[in-house]
Amino acid sequence: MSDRIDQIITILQGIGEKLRGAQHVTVLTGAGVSAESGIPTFRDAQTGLWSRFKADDLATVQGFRRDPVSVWKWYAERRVAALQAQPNAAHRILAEIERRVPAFDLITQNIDGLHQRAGSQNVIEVHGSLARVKCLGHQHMLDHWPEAGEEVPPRCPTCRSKLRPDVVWFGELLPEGAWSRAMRAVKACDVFLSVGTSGIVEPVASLVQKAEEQGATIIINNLEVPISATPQHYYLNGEAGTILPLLLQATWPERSSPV
Ligand code: BJW
Repeated sequence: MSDRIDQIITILQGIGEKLRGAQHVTVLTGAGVSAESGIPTFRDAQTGLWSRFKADDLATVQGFRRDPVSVWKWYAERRVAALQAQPNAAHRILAEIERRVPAFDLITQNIDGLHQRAGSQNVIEVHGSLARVKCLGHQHMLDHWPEAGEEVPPRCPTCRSKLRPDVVWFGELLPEGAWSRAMRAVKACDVFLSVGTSGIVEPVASLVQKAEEQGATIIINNLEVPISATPQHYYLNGEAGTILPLLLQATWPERSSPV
């Protein structure tokens, strides 16, 4: 155990140097960054959402058309869980890094709003948000969930078609504005930090390779990668709520941690 921590600390010293000198840091986050806030990931073998629910039924337009009531209720429960959850140390450290580097973007696949609640400013939500709904018919957007009424799901006030959460389901295109911002953020970065994502879901997964190809330093933290380092790549296995505070400390040892 302590060998593992020693190994991580050595790697963090190398990363600290890169991060201190970075001009533009771009972060990509996934479900793992919110796991320590009590929000389940998708692909964890025991607790992941896709080990208990079928993605085809709950995260596709076809699933929604087959059973809109179940899909609406599933997202309504997840929305309440997200509102009740609190940002954890990893969310807070990412907000702190944003304050310490010259330029920063945070691309998130998460729909829970926890980065914004932790104080992050430049957040790019590429898989949508649980805060909003839109209609199936014409994509009319509502920036809030309607009051619960008799009809589930409720209807669009403009065109009366069914409302659905404004999230990106399998087979759907990512929101164009968010995706272009994400691509620009990757092109501009000299350090790319990926936290809590399995890197399985496209097109977001391809962002790491894009960052790599342009020579950015790549840092990956999740519970799957083996701990290792090369001059361009740093792999940190461990909980983000432990690793990111250590990363902040290793990067700016002279400044006391605010979290
Ligand atoms: C910790 C931790 C801790 C745990 N600390 N770490 C090319 C090839 C093959 C397939 C495709 C392709 N292009 C497109 C596809 C199809 C599909 C796809 O990628 N499928 C894959 C499964 C193969 N992609 C799409 O359909 C996308 N659309 C698209 O490409 O449009 C163009 C197109 C259209 C039509 C045809 C073809 C192309 C849309 C993808 C939408 C994904 N939607 C979801 C649901 C969102 C709403 C909701 O929340 O319900 O997004 S699925 C789910 O996966 C969710 C997530 O954002 C996304 C990514 O998951 P994430 O965040 O990485 O979570 P996990 O669980 O996978 O990983 C957690 C990680 O955290 C692990 O590594 C843990 O170790 C780690 N961890 N605790 C640090 N404490």
